[in-house]
Amino acid sequence: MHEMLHPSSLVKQALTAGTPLVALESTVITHGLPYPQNVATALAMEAAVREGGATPATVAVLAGRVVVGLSADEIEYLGRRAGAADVRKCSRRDLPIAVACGEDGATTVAGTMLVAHLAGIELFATGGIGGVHRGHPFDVSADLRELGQTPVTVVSSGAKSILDLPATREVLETEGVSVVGYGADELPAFFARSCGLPVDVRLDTPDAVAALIVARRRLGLRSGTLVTVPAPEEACMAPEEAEAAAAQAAREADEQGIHGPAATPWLLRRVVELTDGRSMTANTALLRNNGRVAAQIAVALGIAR
Ligand code: PSU
Ligand code: MN
Repeated sequence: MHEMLHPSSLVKQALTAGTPLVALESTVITHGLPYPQNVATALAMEAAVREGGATPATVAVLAGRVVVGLSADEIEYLGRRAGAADVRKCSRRDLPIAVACGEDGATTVAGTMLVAHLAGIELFATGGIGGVHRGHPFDVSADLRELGQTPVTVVSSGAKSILDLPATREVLETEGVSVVGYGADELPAFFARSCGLPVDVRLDTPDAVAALIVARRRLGLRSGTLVTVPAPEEACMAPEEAEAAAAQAAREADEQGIHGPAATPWLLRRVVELTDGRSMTANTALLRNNGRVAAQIAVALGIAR
């Protein structure tokens, strides 16, 4: 194990035994959802990973220690501090700061990918990745860069339409990230099952995704893979409602001068308000579903290796 990481005993066991693992992020807990739904969702996602046949490893920084595999108590501790200014949102650039300063930090997609790779975990499940912000072509999430340079497979429901999805799609191409539609021909847009943009390949089974990961490895590529899974049909929102809320939130953020790392948490909160919480129901359902799919891919990959 990498000297900077503090794995839980279950994670250590799984790594030693070579059984499937799925990393999970913690920014969705502290900056993505309110308490107590954030804690319930994080625990339900861990349960979904177990149902899929893998060990969950939720990642965060606690008092400067990079923990891989939070306990339920640690998830509760972070969850209660949702929105607290002293929990640092940790993307790549923030991780060394949180560690050096002994802070608590919640890892984003980029931060979690980085830690997962150091730990030797190939699969990572989340809800939505960061991307290019609407109207701000230089506010590009470090998630996209990380996908370009770290060989981890991220299972998500695409990106929220609070972002500029065509621009996000272009940056993924530039970064050399293969974008998979899991049982889908088009990129899902989080609550909505499609945004009209094509994926690079449609794959319908965990084995097919595992084969792609193995090919990427054998080619010696350093980039990651993005597997996009449409939200479960019964949980998704009408695309018009999701789009209207996203557009209004993005406009208001501009008016109020909210940008940088504060933009995504602000927009997520505003979309929940604008949809009377409907977006949260969809969010919870797709997070669990993505946890289960990532676990199934991890299991298939164990066999493919
Ligand atoms: N999108 C969501 N929910 C989230 C995030 C994005 O629908 O919780 C979080 C993820 O942790 C993601 C981060 O990595 O926001 C992106 O933030 P930024 O744009 O500052 O990179
Ligand atoms: Mn951003």
